[in-house]
Amino acid sequence: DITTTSKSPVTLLGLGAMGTALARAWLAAGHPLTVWNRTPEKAAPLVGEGARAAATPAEAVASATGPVVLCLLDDASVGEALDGTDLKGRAVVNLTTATPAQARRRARWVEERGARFLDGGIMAVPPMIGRPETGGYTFYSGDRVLFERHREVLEAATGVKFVGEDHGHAALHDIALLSAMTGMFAGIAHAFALVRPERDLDEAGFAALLADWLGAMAGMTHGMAAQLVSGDYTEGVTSNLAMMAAGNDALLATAAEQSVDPRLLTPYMELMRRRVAQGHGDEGLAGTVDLLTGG
Ligand code: FVH
Repeated sequence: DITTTSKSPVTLLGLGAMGTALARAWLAAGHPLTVWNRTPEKAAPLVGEGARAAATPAEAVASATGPVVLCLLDDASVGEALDGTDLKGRAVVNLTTATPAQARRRARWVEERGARFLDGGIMAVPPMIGRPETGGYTFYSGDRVLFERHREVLEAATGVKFVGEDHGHAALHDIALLSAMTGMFAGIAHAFALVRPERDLDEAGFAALLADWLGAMAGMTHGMAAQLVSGDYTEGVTSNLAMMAAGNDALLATAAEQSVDPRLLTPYMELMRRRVAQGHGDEGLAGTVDLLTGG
């Protein structure tokens, strides 16, 4: 009840899978909640749980006394929802996935309309929202004052990591991590494809080995970062690029033996080969970053 709680009210635009999870987390934490969704039927269960439904985004924004949070499909839907609303004096927190450039443009657009803007990139799936023990968190960047002022609301949804005042940096962190995850899933798909033809290999047992191996290798990211910072790509190298590039022949030959299409691996192998051909066989993998960025 808005009259008896000391918790900040929240206005939420967007009740997809993620928006609905956020709504329930804020209701559970005792925040008075106003919701709007393009398809109004999705608000009904939340109204039954204590939320107030607004008929339009303009009505929702006009009545907001706490942060206005957006969790919509993409940046274009954010533009559509906010078009025609009076944002003057409002605190806008955008949890919609966007590119860094879109986030910066959206920040300017919102600020030109007299509001403050904080961008967020959620590193969690809906069942992790409102459950800190799952380790989900959200990157935030942009208006630090807004972030600190509404920290309690934000932390009721997920853990928080503020990554700077550049409005594009939350999106950049979000997309960089998702990009790494995509490459990892490509490797996982290739690995399962290799073992699949073997009738006596159990996929669940193999999955356990694979997950442990990926966890062990994940620590290599720190060594790579140290090399990128120092500029010495041979620093701390225990497995050099020439050896790894030579080993790729066995990976490709095994793919051929198992009738597996190697297309998920070959672009990265080509970068490794080029770096060795440039005379850098004594390095680790950091030089492939130079090749990706035109170095
Ligand atoms: N779900 C997830 O696992 C990921 C985890 C990480 C972060 N993402 C991002 O969160 C944003 C919302 O994702 P979502 O899972 O809630 O997505 P949907 O269930 O598809 O819901 C989309 C909502 O957007 C509304 N919408 C779409 N287009 C428009 C529009 N032109 N104008 C106004 N609203 C629009 C849609 O409304 P409706 O279809 O119910 O009427 C939903 O409310 C997203 O950026 C993820 O990348 C989720």
